[in-house]
Amino acid sequence: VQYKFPEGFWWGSATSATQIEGAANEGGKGKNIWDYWYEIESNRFFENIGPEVTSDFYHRYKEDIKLMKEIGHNTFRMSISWARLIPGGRGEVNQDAVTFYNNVIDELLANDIEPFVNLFHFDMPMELQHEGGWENRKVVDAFVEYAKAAFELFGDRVSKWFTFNEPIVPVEGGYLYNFHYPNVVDAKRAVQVAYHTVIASAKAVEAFREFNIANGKIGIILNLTPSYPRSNNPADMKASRIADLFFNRSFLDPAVLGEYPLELIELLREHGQLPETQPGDKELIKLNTVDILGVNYYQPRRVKAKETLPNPYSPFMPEWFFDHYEMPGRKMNVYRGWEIYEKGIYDIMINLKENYGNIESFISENGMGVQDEQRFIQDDEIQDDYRIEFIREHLKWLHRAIEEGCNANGYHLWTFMDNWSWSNAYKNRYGFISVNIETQERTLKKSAHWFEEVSKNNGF
Ligand code: BGP
Repeated sequence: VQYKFPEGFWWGSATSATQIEGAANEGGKGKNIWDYWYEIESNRFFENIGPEVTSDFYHRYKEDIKLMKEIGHNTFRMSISWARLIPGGRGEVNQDAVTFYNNVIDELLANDIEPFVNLFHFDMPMELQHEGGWENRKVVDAFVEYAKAAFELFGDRVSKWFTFNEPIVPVEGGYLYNFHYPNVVDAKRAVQVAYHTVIASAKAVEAFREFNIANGKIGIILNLTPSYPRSNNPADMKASRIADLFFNRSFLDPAVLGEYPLELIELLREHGQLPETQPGDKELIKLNTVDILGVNYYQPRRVKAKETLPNPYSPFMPEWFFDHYEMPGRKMNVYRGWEIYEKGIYDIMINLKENYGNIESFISENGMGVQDEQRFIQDDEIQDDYRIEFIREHLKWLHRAIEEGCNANGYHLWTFMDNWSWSNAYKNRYGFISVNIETQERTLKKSAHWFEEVSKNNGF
């Protein structure tokens, strides 16, 4: 074994409730924004496939957990569906949901797989969205009640908790770039949503501390996109720094350091975009930083200075301050349109070590979505050597970061099995396990066997 990882390293994969459970109208689940959006605008979704059935984990979790075990998972990330646990978003807990999540957690533990449980993965209950979703401060209170219910119900067996997955994505998707409900373009509202999620996360951390969960750790999962300037000239560097402020530090700094970067506050102030706050918020954020950081890493951000000044009468957007640029010769995942830059994982980790107190972290998502994987079938198996190479090259950089003292403790692939994605449905497949969406039959891909070896040897 050339690349050996630290003892106890977490090998596993990540999922989210809406993407794998299916049973969207079963077991007393309430509607969330995805059910609703699909209902009113199914044409927005790839091949008109919605969130009702997805990969049917709700009914097949036993079989799936068996497969996790088989391919060497010692940890697994899932999320709780808020609208399943508390159908209207606040009030009564749904007993069918309690039974389901209890069963899943118990089954994982019986197979020596530690569940990592995330509370919010893009799935706002519809009733609360009708009240304004994260724009409405009252929804923050509802979230805290939901978080408490989850800690209370499952905290006896789950010790690793996460408040949010990629909280910036609903901000971008719902309020800036049109890929989540409510699908508006309004930076002021985007900033308010972002701010309230930061508050919601800090309040959930605060609540968590009251529960005395054995070995309990609470974290947040952020999609970090390291920002690289086109050149070292000051204008490019500044553009890159601002992109970093908007897309990484707006969540990373409050969650880990307990405060917003001053430069970001100043920039928003200057442009009249500051959110509404309440007395005590600053202290709340300061006191309730996370124990652990999940890092989702897919792609870097390449940035150059703007060539033309933005029209000051056009609506405020982050893109007022930078342009994206395509690095010549870059490696691409053509299916998803994302650059592949393995060293990004190392740069993120070094940044966490140097500027974020070397907080305990792990790679909570990394992966490669590929279209039409059936064409790679040989001997009844998808020969996804491209995925093996993708994972291996990222792991090499992660290994190097760890050798240099970074506090990274695991690697989770996005994702365990092919599953439904927000608007691309089953177009890009990411799983170790292939899912036939007509029959729901599961088949291991070549990468699954490879990963089993890696996990067994704690390296490769
Ligand atoms: C992350 C999300 C996941 C997942 C993944 C792949 O941003 O946390 O939920 O979907 O990206 O991206 P996509 O499905 O859009 O190709």
